[in-house]
Amino acid sequence: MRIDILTLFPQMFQDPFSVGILKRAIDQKLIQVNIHNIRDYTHDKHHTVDDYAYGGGAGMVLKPEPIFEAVESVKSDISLEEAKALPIILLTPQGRLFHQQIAQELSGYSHLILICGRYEGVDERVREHLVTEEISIGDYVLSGGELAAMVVVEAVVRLLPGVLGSEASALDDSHTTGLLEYPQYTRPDVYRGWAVPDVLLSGNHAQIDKWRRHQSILRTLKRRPELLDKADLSLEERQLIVKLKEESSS
Ligand code: 9D3
Repeated sequence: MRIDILTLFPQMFQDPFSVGILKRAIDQKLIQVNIHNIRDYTHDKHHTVDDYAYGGGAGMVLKPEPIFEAVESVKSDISLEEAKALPIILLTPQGRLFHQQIAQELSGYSHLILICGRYEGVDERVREHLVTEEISIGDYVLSGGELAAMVVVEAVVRLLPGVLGSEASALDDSHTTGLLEYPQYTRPDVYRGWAVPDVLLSGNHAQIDKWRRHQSILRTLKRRPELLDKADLSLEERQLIVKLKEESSS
């Protein structure tokens, strides 16, 4: 997969892509990441990337020309056919809320363009005539789209074949089973008087699996009950949840 990122702060992408899974994916040539400075696509003496909003109001708006030209420059080294299928994603607070299924969807493309907004926003013509989708990573205020782009890249790249290698399969992740993870422990078996649950030391793997499944369900019910609607649960597990809900409300 090729990923082109358009930003006013290319330095922000240095470290996150030079460690861990992303670094390995790049080294193994499973992904190619190109960071483009939007400022490099200006033509005026002052390299102007933003301007006042028509109609007034506080804050600056990113000008359309450098963004269009940066995207066109990326498109100029791919075929027309490739360019047609290419998602051009704007990271913006007004976008579709990012989640695992969108990561899954994006992992099916061979090329992505991510545009990071800054300032108060981006000229609307960029959304209307260039961008194919808009993504937000959550309802909190960031200073720009850069960190959001990194979140999207990390979530997507982990799903590409070969990227996780020996680590746990992406399919095992809690957000694909639909439940939160069970509590995990490692040595020592007693730390400051706090013991690891006996069942985990029992060596009885059927019991351990059952305990973990139960813990996952309990934890999901307590912290993220809305996830249970879509979770993959047996009839018995659904009945258990009904019972637990009755107990907690009485
Ligand atoms: C405080 C300014 N806001 C009120 C008008 C608007 C606003 C503009 C630009 C708020 C944040 C930003 C910059 N954020 C992003 O570009 C962004 C973002 C985010 O803030 N939260 C979650 N996901 C994303 S993706 C891009």
